[in-house]
Amino acid sequence: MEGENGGEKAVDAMETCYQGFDPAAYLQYNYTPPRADFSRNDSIVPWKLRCLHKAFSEDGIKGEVLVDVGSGPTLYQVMSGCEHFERVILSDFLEINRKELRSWLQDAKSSLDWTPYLKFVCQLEGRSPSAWSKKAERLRSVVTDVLPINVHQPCPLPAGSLPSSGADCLVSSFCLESVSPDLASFTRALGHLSSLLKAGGHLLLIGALDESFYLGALDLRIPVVPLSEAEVCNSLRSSGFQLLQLSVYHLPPDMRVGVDDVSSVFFAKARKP
Ligand code: U87
Repeated sequence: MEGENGGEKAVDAMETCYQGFDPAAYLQYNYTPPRADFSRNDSIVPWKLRCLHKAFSEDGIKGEVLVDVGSGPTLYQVMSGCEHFERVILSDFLEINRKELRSWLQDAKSSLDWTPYLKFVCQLEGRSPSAWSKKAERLRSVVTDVLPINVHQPCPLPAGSLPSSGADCLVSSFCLESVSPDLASFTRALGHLSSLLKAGGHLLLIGALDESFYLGALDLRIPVVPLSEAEVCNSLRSSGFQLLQLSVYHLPPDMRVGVDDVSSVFFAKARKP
């Protein structure tokens, strides 16, 4: 039936597309000012960090194992969570991104200085920014694995990666819509993530709305499935999640820097019944 392997071909095409991904360029495009300007309240990255801080601290999401799905070359996603979990697992489809993460974890060179991020999260936690080195130490001490992952596989992680009961919490930022050729594939991938989570576990999902492409390198346009808020809610529900909270950030004009055509960003907190 055309649908089925049509979908497979499209997924294969996405995976081929990602072979040209350039972590250093990507970090420059999305993790430097204006998108990562900690002196501005309306900048994207501080908004994401505040959402994650609130979820892990105020709403008391904690436990043994936290998994970040599709980490890319970035660590900001677990800078709050690392204080509330004994074990953190990072993951990405590309070895080049896993290498970038391992490099920072081994305190070797990394393509971006994460210090301003660590300082900002310390302040959110009511700590002095000078505690950033303690947080870096904590992060390096709880990250136990940087694993390959493919959200299009029913078992996205290598067998035996997680305790048999599953992870306590999943965080995933801008991954699913950036790797799925269409809404059906996005929803299927959400279902695959659910298989990684223990019953009662939480999913913290950050993503782009109404985005059709982004630059993964200077000359690499990666297609993105444009999603509406309603489609995100329906996909979460139809893949078995209970939606607890959804907030949306609308990009101010000067955050639209031409590296993609995203119009707004969502933060969803969901639970696996
Ligand atoms: C981040 N999480 O930056 N299975 O938050 C699993 C796969 C697969 C696969 C590819 C896209 C970034 C979106 C990280 C990285 C997220 N990556 C991996 C980008 C687009 C909006 C926007 C962006 C970034 C792949 C920041 C901001 C905005 C990448 C990751 C997707 N536009 N994972 N089958 N295939 N991947 O290697 O690392 O997904 Cl602020 Cl607004």
